[in-house]
Amino acid sequence: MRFPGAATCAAFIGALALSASATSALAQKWDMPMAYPATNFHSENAKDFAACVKSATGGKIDIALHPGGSLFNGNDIKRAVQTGQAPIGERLISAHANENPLYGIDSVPFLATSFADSDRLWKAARGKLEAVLDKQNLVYVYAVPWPPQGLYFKKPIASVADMKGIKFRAYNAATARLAALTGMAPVQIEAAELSQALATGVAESFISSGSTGVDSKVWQQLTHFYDTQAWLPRNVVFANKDAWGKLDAATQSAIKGCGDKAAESGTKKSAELTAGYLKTLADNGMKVQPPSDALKAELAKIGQTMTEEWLKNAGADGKAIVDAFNAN
Ligand code: PCA
Repeated sequence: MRFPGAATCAAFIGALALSASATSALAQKWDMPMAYPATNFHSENAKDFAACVKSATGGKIDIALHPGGSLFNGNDIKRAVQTGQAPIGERLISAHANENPLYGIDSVPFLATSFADSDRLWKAARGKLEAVLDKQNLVYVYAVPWPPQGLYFKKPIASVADMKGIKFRAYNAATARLAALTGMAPVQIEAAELSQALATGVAESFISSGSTGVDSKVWQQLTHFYDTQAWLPRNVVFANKDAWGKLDAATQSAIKGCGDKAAESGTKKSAELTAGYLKTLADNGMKVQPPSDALKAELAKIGQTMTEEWLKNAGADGKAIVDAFNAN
């Protein structure tokens, strides 16, 4: 009389074991290289994204974050994802404007200087950017803007003439060009190496958000921040197209849904934190101020030059994006 019960029980345990092994066979760990520190708001936002993906895919996709350039150096992340060395990653997309000028749309000086304009510009650009990424074996997942970009120095700067000869840390082609047009000497450095570059004198100024200034505790070397609000560059999260293609449609749409949420919450965070970052710079002794009218006018002129150069480089697609942005 007890045997049927035991057999049922054994069959049940067997079924459980089977389904457990089926689940673990389906579960995939996705390593996600990222360039910025774990405590940066982009990285914290990505943590929420990873948790969302895990739950929305029923545990099928388990994203493991590797912030701070720990898995791949910032400059290598995009290629690593393109070639399938990592299935997903986050990168400052304008750092790749040398591959395609459209990647630099968010770093054209003074084209989109507020969160609202940055949003409109991205809406105008997104379709074309997704197509460029697709050609490079990448699938767009989400993007989040950094706070507006301002200039950091270790002396007061009243006009462009005061910048002559200063060693300037650049993070993309636009920042290198800005250095050239202001008479500074550009040196390309990842944010992960910024503190060290400032400490050793390899760089003595840069343009970035208050967020990166705080991450790198730049008040240890620098004294002046000019809130130029020149542009809001974006980090883009993309997946390897082959890895993506192996996912079923429900899993793909679950990840896209989490990406949409991450874009929204990350952008909100970026805007909310902007003023606090500048306050932290000031609390640590930096002089945080708007640029003088003279400096503003000179920078605006450089912005015009760079906008013309970008439009020339980016051709019909670039013009279509800027026209759509201006029409809205
Ligand atoms: N921080 C990044 C890019 C833009 C920003 O605000 C950096 O400086 O590398």
